[in-house]
Amino acid sequence: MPDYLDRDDLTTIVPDVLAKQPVTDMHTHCYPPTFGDSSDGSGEGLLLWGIDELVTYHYLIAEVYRVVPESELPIDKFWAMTKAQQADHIWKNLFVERTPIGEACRGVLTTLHKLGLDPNEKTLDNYRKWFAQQTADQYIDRVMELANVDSITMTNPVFDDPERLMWEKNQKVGDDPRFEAVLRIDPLLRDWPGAVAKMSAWGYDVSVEFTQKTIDETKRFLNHWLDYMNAIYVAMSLPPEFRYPSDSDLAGNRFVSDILMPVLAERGLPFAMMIGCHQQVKPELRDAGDMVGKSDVQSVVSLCREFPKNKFFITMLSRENQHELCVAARKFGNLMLFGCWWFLNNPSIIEEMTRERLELLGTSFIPQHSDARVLDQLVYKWDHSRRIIGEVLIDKYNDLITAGYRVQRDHIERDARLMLRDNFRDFCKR
Ligand code: HDL
Ligand code: ZN
Repeated sequence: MPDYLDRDDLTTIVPDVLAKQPVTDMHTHCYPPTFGDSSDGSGEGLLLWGIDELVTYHYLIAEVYRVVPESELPIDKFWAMTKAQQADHIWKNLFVERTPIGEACRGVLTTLHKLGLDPNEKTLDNYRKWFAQQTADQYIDRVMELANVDSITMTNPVFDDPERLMWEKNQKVGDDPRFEAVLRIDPLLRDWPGAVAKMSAWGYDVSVEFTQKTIDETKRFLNHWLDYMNAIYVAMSLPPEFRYPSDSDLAGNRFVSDILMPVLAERGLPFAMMIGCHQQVKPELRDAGDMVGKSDVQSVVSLCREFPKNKFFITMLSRENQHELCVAARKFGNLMLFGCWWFLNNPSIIEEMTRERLELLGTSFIPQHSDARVLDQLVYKWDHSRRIIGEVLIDKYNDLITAGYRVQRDHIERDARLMLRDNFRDFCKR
């Protein structure tokens, strides 16, 4: 007879099962060392890792400007500092002179602690000495082991010149077996005329008008890069104003309906839409200058209904959109919700979102992605999220025990496998 679990068992078994279940991280901004790395001194490496990158994560730049205002440190002076000087400024003001209680600060502490370092240092000197003894390639393995991540999904923005040039120079640049590529194409919806100009310069016979030639040539552009990168899905970050259908944004609608949907349906690849980012409300903050806005779930409903042969990974940035999005996912099997994105990636909101998703969708969703920009963040983002997901699951399994259901360890293992890995992998292949 299989051993049925009681409430006390759950408090140890659920965290243990989640810790042991490898995660396939479906959205990050991490790279293998072939793209150059932040320790190589060039300043162009795309793989960011180590204490100075951790402490100058753009979330922390926004937060340090809440405590040391621009009147004290003009922002152009901050940007003129070296990366180490910026990190020292942030460490002093957010970690030493104030309690690092915010989630982005806490994450740095968790990462240092799990690496076996003391997170209570008053300066970064000892951390820098320790990181100087690591090499990027071995550190990737160490971080993946600590975070129990079995695959890191990249974000590969083909319209960003530095990265595209790396691909054009060496098609194998993304061939590291620990990483998968994703074709990121924001300008094709956020700035169609600008994207047309770039594609023309690259030799594609396209125009702003949606002639058949433009449609065919843009499809050729997408197919080329999907093959070239061996991309596993296509992704875009979209503003809260995104609407489909919309007579006010014909270009965006025509790009989706006449070009992107047919290409992805033919290849069986998902389209990941990350909706709700108001870009650069404060440009001086650079990557830290973006804001959240409430988006339109009905546009997602329209897309899932109009394109039943296409698959949609959807995440929205506004907390206010989450319940309606869960209900939309109940209507469409080609809609897979994922993650607690960016300003939602905080314990209080991860708990709320995971609860409502389990209650409305069972285990048919992807509870989290790391969105890590700095490799080391995988350690804390997955530690923190596994902890919260575990607490919610314990409650839910307790509810099942109350209802007389006999919960077994292999049920929990199956649920963890689905939510942390197979819902993503299977949806990509379906
Ligand atoms: O557009 C995106 O993929 C976002 O995740 C942005 O990269 C954002 O700056 C971010 O890092 N969020 O965590
Ligand atoms: Zn991202």
